[in-house]
Amino acid sequence: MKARIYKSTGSWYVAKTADGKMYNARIKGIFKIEEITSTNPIAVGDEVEMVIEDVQEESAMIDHIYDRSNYVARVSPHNKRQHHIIASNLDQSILFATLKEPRTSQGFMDRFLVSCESYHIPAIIVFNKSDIYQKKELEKFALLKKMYESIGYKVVLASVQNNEGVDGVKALLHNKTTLLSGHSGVGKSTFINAVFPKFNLRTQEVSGWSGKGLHTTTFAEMFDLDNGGQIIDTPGLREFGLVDISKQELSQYFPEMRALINDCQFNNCMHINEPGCAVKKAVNTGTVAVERYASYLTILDTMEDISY
Ligand SMILES: Nc1nc2c(ncn2[C@@H]2O[C@H](COP(=O)(O)OP(=O)(O)OP(=O)(O)O)[C@@H](O)[C@H]2O)c(=O)[nH]1
Ligand SMILES: [Mg+2]
Ligand SMILES: [Zn+2]
Repeated sequence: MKARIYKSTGSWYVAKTADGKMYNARIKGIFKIEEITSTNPIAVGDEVEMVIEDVQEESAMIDHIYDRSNYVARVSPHNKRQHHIIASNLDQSILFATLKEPRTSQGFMDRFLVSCESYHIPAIIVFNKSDIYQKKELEKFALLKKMYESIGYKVVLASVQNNEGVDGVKALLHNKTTLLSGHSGVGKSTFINAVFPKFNLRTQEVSGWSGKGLHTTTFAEMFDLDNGGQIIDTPGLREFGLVDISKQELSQYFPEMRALINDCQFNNCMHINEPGCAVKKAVNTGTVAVERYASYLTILDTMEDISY
């Protein structure tokens, strides 16, 4: 029977069948997917085939996974040689970021965006906790908004606490499977509770962000929206280590660079010091933001010389 994975703890799964019934499912043996051994063979969003073991007990055994249309993966925090698939079969992702308590760095955002580009998943950036932003943060937001919008990303300023910007984000979720991601403590679960109170997710209890008690959400979980679509809550990420991307192709996942690379003198240009580089020229004229170029170089520097 066909089902979709709604929750994954790593050792067992919650899967929902077409008739809307939820089962606790396990897998037999080890799946190898696309020749990558990932730390989690099955992820939230996956479509699987399973055998119902016990209808009363609502238990099932997964014996097949269907091809994924896409997925978001990162380097496993436990083993750098392994991948961890965050979620699959996505229509879009929302990066929840905060400029304060905690501060999300541009480097982190760019890594996440590069990952989404590489899997062809449209990304939206929501800057939450605007209620605690002061002049400094609001100015920073204005700069980031201008920069990311000029690249083509949608950027939203929100305060889930004050119900600002929330309805606009909710409207984007209709009929889509959306991944919600970002650091711990940025308000992902609070957002889901605000727009869909029936889910009643656990959030960090103390008001505000103390830097303690991180990782309130421990497993990725998908929820059905009333009028179609799903939202996936995920545990906060500390870092986002890129996988599946080679140094040579990295610039393709910076949309503003992608548009220029055919104009570089050398077709294997890495846009570092090569003569006739259209990307460097665009950085000098301000068409490509120097902050984004800096991210590009930093990411390049941290990538290994292996081609996948
Ligand atoms: N000031 C302010 N605090 C907020 C806002 N949204 C959420 N918070 C607070 O931020 C804290 C963390 O919220 P959570 O929703 O648990 O964060 P999370 O992103 O789900 O975190 P993890 O599950 O650990 O990944 C809670 O104390 C929320 O009340 C906001 O708009 N403004
Ligand atoms: Mg959470
Ligand atoms: Zn170049």
